[in-house]
Amino acid sequence: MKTYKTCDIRNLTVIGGSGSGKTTLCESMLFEGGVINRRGSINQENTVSDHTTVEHEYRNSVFSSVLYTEYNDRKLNIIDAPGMDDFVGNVIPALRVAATGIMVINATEGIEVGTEIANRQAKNFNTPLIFAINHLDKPEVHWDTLITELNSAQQNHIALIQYPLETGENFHQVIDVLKMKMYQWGPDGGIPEAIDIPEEELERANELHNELVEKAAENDEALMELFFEKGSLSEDEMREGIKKGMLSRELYPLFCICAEKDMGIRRLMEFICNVAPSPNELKPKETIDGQKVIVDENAKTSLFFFKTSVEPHVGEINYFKVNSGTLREGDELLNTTTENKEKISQIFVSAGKNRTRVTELHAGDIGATVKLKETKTDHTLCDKSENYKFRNLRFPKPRYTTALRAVNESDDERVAEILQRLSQEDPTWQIEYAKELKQLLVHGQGEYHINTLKWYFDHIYKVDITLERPRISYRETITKPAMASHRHKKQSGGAGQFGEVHLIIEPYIEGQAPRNSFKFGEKELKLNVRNTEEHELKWGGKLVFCNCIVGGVIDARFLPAILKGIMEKMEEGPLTGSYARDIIVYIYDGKMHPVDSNEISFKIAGRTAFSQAFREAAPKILEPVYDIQVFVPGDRMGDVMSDLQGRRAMILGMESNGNYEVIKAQIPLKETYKYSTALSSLTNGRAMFNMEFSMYEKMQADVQKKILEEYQELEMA
Ligand SMILES: Nc1nc2c(ncn2[C@@H]2O[C@H](COP(=O)(O)OP(=O)(O)O)[C@@H](O)[C@H]2O)c(=O)[nH]1
Ligand SMILES: [Mg+2]
Repeated sequence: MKTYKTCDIRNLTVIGGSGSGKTTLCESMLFEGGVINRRGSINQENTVSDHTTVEHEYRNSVFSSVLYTEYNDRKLNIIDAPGMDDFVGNVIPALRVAATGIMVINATEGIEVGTEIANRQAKNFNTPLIFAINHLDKPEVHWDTLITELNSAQQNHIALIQYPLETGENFHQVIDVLKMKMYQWGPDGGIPEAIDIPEEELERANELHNELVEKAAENDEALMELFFEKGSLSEDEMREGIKKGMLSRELYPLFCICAEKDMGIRRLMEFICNVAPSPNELKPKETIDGQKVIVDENAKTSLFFFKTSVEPHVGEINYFKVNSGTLREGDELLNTTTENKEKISQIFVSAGKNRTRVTELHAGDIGATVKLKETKTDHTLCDKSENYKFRNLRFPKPRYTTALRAVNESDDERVAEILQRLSQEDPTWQIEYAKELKQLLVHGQGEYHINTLKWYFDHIYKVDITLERPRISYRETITKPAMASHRHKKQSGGAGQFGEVHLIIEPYIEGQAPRNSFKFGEKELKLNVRNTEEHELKWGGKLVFCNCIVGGVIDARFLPAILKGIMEKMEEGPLTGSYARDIIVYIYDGKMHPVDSNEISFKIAGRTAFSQAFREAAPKILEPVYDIQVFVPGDRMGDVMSDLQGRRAMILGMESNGNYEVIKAQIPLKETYKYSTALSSLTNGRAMFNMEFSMYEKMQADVQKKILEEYQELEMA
């Protein structure tokens, strides 16, 4: 394979909704570039891109695939990104290395939630986009509506390069208003015939051509002047203008394709070769300390790693982009995260699972290597005389959690090791051992996402695991004051034990000062608060401990023991054994024994009195409540709303946003289990959501009753 210069490289990532045809498009591009000599199909499970068995089983891209093709003496590196929101962890690194995004639109669906997600991410990375309208052979295409919709989503910056003469079964001709030709395909697609635009289309084609010329000129003053002077622009001048518009995201060229029948693919690739920016035409990346790393093959070498995959028999494969310089086999580079050296002993270019060995790669190119010691996704390797450090990639917070357990305890260690590996492959899998819940938790982006993890255990590693419902970390607190006392006394045998504690507890409210008197029924108690300790609790909330002892009835040296006893109970609330929080304790009376009193006795007395008071202080379970945002296609709003209400969610607001609505609500964590799946089935996978911890809130009485019953059953068992 030949070595490509920076200016002959085009880095693309194919993005868009699930099922829009991204993987099929990639397959056609590889076929047209001669990298494969037969087009595989999703239905026959033989595409280059979706080559893992999990992808075959799910009929969907799970990982990003790194591919390349060669066309018109250019090398096109293509990353086929998964479309489902669950696999966003693979899209973000792809956008970090691509210069252009190809946004594939299913013409029968228009803008889907998946389109919207991809669009947002492309915006975050400032990625120029080309729109490829696919599925044009389907009968349900409404071209004009689609274009209006896209234009409104892209601030009227869509630049129509092509439009179809007919959609549906007869789709086989497009009018190209940049070339001012009509392309026409036979039933097998491939190489089109370029013919004159038919008479009856000329008016529309000319009008669109002029619009395109104007859009191209808008992005460059010199071009604008030229345009006013000549009233038109040459094809080269238009290319220049279009490229500038793409780079500033003020212009999104739009093409017509039918990926399934290989129509429109060659023209799209030709455009990419001629117009899409090469890696050195993007703004150079800046290191944390402001150093610009210029994409130049003669500069110092540096590599950015954007993907790690683990393949059976091969082990870890690390994919990188050459940020700068030229990488040669045998180069020894510095890992700027670990500060250790790595040797690049082999370089590959990859097309899915097919890898071709090469001896060097130039700035901007994308390749893979193996046998690295500790280089992972998001690391940079560079020439030993430099130390480029870049800001880390930012991944979305997890939205779905499940507990995971090895069926055989003896597999525990192996499970931990596998999880560690998998989370390197996809950084949106996060593993946590929750001490409080005594469960191993896996956080991810959705149930689908977590299921692929299970799939790995079942099929690749063959270790039995089960996924379980995660326990919920409740909190307990009290809602009214209560008093209690306890005398701990033991006088059998050797040394005796004696301690007596009288205390009052009341709910703590932020900023509240201790009180001097309490009334319980007829009885009024005056307190003399001598000192107050505020304890911030590790698990959130506070315990305020007030010493109100008068006349030395309890020695000051026993107070820490009383506090310790109370803390023990705070760690294991009397209702469900969850942590307690937000309580003020007043120790106001007690008794000592001249010989038998010791710390242990006061600890026990304090603990028991506290526990007793807690039960009488109208205790409540607090449950974690999350802020949730749900993005719903307008036509499913009602269903999603009533489902949310059934989950005890409190709706805070709604916002209309083009084709979909955004619902903002607060929802108890308990009710979000499997929410991603429910939402997906309510909307045919067209919705998405994100959620974030908000606060602990008192549980409704009826729900609390149920939880307590469940808990008691558990206790009995
Ligand atoms: N009719 C038709 N089907 C298509 C076209 N492109 C892709 N498909 C089919 O749509 C399904 C989803 O395609 P795929 O490439 O997996 O979509 P992805 O999820 O975006 O990667 C597959 O069954 C393809 O065969 C097209 O242009 N026309
Ligand atoms: Mg796919």
